[in-house]
Amino acid sequence: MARLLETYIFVLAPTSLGNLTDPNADRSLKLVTDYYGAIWWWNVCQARVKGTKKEPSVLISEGAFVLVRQILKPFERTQTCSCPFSAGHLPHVCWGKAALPTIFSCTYLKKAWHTIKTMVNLPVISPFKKRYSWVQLAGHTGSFKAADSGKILKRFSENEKECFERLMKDPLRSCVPCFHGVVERDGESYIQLDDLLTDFEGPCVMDCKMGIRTYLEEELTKAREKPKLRKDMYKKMIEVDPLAPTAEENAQHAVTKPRYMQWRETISSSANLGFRIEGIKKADGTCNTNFKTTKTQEQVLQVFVEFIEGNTTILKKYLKRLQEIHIILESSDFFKRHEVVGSSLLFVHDGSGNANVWLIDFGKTTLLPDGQTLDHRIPWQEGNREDGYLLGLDNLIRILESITER
Ligand code: I3P
Repeated sequence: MARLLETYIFVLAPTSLGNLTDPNADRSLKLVTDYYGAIWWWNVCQARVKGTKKEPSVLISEGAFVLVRQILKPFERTQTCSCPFSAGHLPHVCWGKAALPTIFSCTYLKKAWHTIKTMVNLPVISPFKKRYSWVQLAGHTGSFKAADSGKILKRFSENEKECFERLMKDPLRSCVPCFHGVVERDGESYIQLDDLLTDFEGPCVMDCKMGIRTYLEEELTKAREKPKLRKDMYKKMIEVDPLAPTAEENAQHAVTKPRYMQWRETISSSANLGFRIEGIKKADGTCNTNFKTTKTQEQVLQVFVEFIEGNTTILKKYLKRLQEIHIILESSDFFKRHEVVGSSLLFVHDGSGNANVWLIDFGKTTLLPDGQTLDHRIPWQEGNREDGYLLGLDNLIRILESITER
């Protein structure tokens, strides 16, 4: 725990607070965040020096909660929010528990919030965020909605719905969240899925995006026929590596999506290991999605070691489940007949030693033409639609095995 606090104070806090605001955002917001950020940080340090009996995570969450309220106070009723909780695009900031997630989606504060959520103890702020913060580890914001107990709602995608319908009749059924049909809420359609966190007490969650390729061949063809330039992706690219864009891309201040996705694969472990870590949510609700350049086997291994916090029971359960998934995949007709792109393995464990892994996210998983099957291991060449899924799973298993041998 002490080490965790050190990490927050000396690593996360300075970097996070330093970047708390969008450089283009209002200067006053920056001053407010810097000021309260400094107070919060000071309070956490002071409490620690005085030997408080409170858990570091509680201190951090209390401090962060005060910070959050203070930052947003001057902006009450002045922000535009585009989240699914708001009716239309009415300017507002809500403090009600159910509406709190709206704050995270306020366009004006998006960047600031993205950073803040890495250190805010979400359970204190919103029960919804506590249970479902994992869904935002990798997915698109605003894709999920609270549902009846034991279920979650995911924004409708015809392709994903069809995948789930086929999965429910496949041996892989035991490795994915159970699908409960399509429901309507506030004029929008959602697919209803089992909440994978139900059986966990204070779950730790990791999302690993599988495969050597994270874009569909179809996207490549479309981009070639009609190149669509993405300024947002250029911005994300230079944030990680200012030298990555070509001279032409620098002149356009934009890149195409396949170009960005391919670059993402090579800077992370997707291209070399066939999977990459997208995000981690710890038991205290803190999220980390800063794994874009986690590339080598050793770096990935280190993240796993920290994720399981040395708990060999959990590690063994994860390994056993991955081996089981491997066997089921080999026997699955669904798997043979689909190009599985952008799908993740979701690792979940808790302090009681409960641990499990599921396959999630089938929005880009595509049925192959009749008669065509995939090997999921042989290298991708445009046209063969190979995704490298099994290559990634082999590597994941190997990495976890090597931790047990340490
Ligand atoms: C995003 C990530 C997503 C992708 C999204 C990218 O990049 O690759 O998988 O969505 O494309 O921006 P990053 O992780 O670096 O933020 P899809 O898988 O659904 O294509 P998008 O911006 O077009 O949604």
